[in-house]
Amino acid sequence: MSRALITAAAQLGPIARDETRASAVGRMIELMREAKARGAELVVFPELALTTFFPRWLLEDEAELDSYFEREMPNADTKPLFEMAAELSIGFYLGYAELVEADGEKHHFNTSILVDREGKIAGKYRKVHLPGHTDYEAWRPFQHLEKRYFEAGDLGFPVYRALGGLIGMCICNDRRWPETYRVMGLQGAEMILLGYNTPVHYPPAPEHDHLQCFHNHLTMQAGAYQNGSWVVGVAKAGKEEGCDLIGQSCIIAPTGEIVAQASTLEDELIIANCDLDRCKELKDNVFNFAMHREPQHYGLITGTKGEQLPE
Ligand code: CDT
Repeated sequence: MSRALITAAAQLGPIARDETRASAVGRMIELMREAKARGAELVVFPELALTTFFPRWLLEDEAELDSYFEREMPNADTKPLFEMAAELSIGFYLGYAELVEADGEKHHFNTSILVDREGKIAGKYRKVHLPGHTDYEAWRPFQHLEKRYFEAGDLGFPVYRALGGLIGMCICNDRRWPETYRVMGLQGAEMILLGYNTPVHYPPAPEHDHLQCFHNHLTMQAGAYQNGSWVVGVAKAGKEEGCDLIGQSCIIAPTGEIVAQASTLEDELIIANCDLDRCKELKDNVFNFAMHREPQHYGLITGTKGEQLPE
């Protein structure tokens, strides 16, 4: 007996600054149809999948900045995606910029949702680890203003019972942090979905540019293995408004092995038959948390934000 969840990663090529949401949604619907034709029950789209990656620019006009955000989900632009998912009976993960107004205050989040096979939102996540910087830095060839435009997520790392499994989400930079996976691993996560926009060029340490693809897989494979979970990582790839974004979207087994990988920097679908019961190979053995963890020695992980050097 297996608990197969046939899962597709729907990599997107670049989205131009003037590309409409309707166009991006149209591309995603095409990939969703292909996913269904290939037997998928779940399709994973990238981070901020409805627009170009706008944190690369300083946007000083509030209305212009807010124009990249969604005030409700679904909305007129994304409804066709939800309707297609329900029609095809396929779940999906979608990353988007979320604007919430509460008590007269605006809150901006870098958000993802998990939508079930009936087209209903089954889970939400707001990005916790926001990379980049707050102020305009003229020396950079492009900005990375996530710390300016978004608040850190306020939902933690929830794991949802959905699509017959235990499913968690994170977003892009989160994948580089072991805490991200562990908090979900401790809730029994069997599959972790994540989208990313990762430039090839990292201005503060350009000597690492040639390692971007290595670090991408290194962190996701480690997170999968160390928590006995499937990991599905999906890029927005290619040259977007002059900025090269890595691809290499992939589906990673709980053993840490990549079982499917994109080979282009364009819209591309990859698929794998993910048996959620394979998580037990790790969760019941080398990473049987209840048997082998020693949390009394892990206090520093939640007790401090920065390093505490020895005397
Ligand atoms: N979108 C996102 O989180 N991107 C970052 C870029 C590197 S840090 C500026 C990432 O971790 O991939």
